Amino acid sequence: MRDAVSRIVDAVAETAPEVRAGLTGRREYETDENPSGEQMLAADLHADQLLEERLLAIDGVASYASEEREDVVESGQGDFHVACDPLDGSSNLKSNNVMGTIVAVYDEPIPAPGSALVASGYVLYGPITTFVLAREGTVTESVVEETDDGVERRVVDEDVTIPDDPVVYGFGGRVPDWHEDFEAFVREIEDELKLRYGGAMIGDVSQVIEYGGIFAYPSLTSAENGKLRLQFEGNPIAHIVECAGGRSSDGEQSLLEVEPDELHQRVPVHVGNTELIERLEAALA
Ligand code: AHM
Ligand code: MG
Repeated sequence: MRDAVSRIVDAVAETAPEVRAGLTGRREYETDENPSGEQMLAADLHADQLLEERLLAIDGVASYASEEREDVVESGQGDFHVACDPLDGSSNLKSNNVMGTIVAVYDEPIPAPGSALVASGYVLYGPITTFVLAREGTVTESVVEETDDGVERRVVDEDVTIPDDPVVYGFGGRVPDWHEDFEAFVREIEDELKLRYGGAMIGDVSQVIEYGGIFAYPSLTSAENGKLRLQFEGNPIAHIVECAGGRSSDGEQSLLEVEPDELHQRVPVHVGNTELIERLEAALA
């Protein structure tokens, strides 16, 4: 039998076509807000319910946590704790732009530090559905397809590595809300790189991994910790980018070194080529 971590990864990939198929007709907002005070779409809740059901059914999964629910759901057995952003960038659904599902598998109860990650990955609902997985220091990219025999995952890149020469950048938050030191760094970067920003972290990070560059959702004057959440977004993305040869930072240190204190805590996120993240840290020091 496949090990528990592989079964978790399989379950996320196998659920992806269903999440994708469920997007049509789920573009309206729900009346409730998520624990971060943001409006949820019916599609967010649908993806969250599917993932909770599939992941908690796996022998070895002790708990499931998501951006869309207040508390961790426990199964009473198992060694692995799974945190998901069921639909990252869901505000892109109305305009029919890219979105993704992010998964983080920890071997410690959530909230856990990034050092407790045993695997992390994301599904990208782009023109094709792809699955990027970081495990044991290596990143692979697969294409997810529905066949007569079920959902198939075909590896298309066995060793995803960020190219040495960076090309793109994308930074979130309103420019008037950026801190001065961050803005000064951006003014340097925009002379060297090309702006690519789509409003879904997962799509923007995917471009950075493919072409080289830097993505950030920084600390803002209106929100010191930015927007993105450590357990569901910051940690797994940092893990993937670092396994692909890049670096992550909260402005001072790797995101994987940030000590968590709260399930839905936010953190400034900066990921990309090592050289660019080092320059960013120097600019913010
Ligand atoms: P979500 O997980 O609820 O979709 O929120 C996170 C998203 C990120 O994907 C993206 O980087 C950011 O929000 C964009 O925010 P904004 O629309 O404020 O620029
Ligand atoms: Mg998100």
